[in-house]
Amino acid sequence: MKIERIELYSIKMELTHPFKTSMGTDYFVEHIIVKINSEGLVGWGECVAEGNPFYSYETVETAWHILKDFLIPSIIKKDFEDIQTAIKLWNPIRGHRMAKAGLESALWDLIAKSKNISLSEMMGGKRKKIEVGVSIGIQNSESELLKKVEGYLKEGYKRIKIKIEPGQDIQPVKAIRKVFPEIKLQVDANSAYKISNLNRIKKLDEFNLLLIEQPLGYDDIFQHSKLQKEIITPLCLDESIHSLDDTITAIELDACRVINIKPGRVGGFSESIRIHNYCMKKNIPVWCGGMLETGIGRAGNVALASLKNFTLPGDISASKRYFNIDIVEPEFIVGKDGTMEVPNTNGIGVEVNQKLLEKFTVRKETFR
Ligand code: OSB
Ligand code: MG
Repeated sequence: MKIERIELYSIKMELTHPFKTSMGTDYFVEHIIVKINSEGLVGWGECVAEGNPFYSYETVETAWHILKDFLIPSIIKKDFEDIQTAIKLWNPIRGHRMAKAGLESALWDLIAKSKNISLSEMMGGKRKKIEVGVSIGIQNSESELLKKVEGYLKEGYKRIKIKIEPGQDIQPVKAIRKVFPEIKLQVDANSAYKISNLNRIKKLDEFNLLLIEQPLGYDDIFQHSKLQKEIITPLCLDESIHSLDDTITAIELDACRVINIKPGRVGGFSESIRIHNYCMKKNIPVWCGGMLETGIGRAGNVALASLKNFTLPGDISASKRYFNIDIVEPEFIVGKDGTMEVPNTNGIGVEVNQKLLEKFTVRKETFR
């Protein structure tokens, strides 16, 4: 496949509800959409670096710079039959995994389309449907939280995750458990705690949570290994896992018993699959995290979650949970049974609405 033209679109889309976490409140999603044109086909990808460096050091600006000045020049006008040949060229670039993943995902879509297979099939996924969950931001009151949880359960979601921070943790979890003693429930702290908060974290053991996600430092593995020894609830790492190497370190140290795989955070689908395979060998369940993606990134997450060891419901919700209107057709929907269908047509399996994409675009550049 000759890479003839690449377009970058920096987009800004309003969320239907503000999303509050221990890192701050998001009102908009700012990502970069990558479009590759090659031999009459189009490959789409999404870079999940955000407008601010609060979850990751990468931002839309840093990703744009790395894409424009390093990643795109390394592949433009070249001819590739497989992804590994392309992404090997990026090895000298340290970090910037979201930028790499954005471009890699567009290559996956392009190559899948050239082979006439779905992304899921190309990744080796077998599931036709996946179980999905929802990630709920910190709410202003307990009654609002309970209303949200109830609403999402009614829509079918199989698992609820709530964002927590010190002071907004035990009480909301207790309130949910009182009304919904049996649901699959988990919490995400986005690094809001210190190991000195041990007693507070320990109190969460009472509530039969599936897992506690990333309570300690955003780059830490060692302190999490100390914490895991003190609590019963499995820890799950998100921010700290950037690669298969980090995964091996975390599992060998028993720093977590579950891994959240986000393709953007680990540099793409190829690395995500390596992590998935390693975890499967080690009996560590994985689930697919989310970055409030548009339908383009969501399609990749859905395909990834069709792999065998994605045994826990992911943060993969319906398009309408995030946006009034998504930039893909059809939008992603969740059935009453809490599942989402894995697209089975070529590549990402959804069509991008170019007009809507342009409507949400705040900056565009074409590379030839
Ligand atoms: O920590 O999992 C996280 C969104 C943006 C950044 C970090 C996280 C999240 C979410 C949302 O929890 C998951 C989703 O896309 O629904
Ligand atoms: Mg998280």
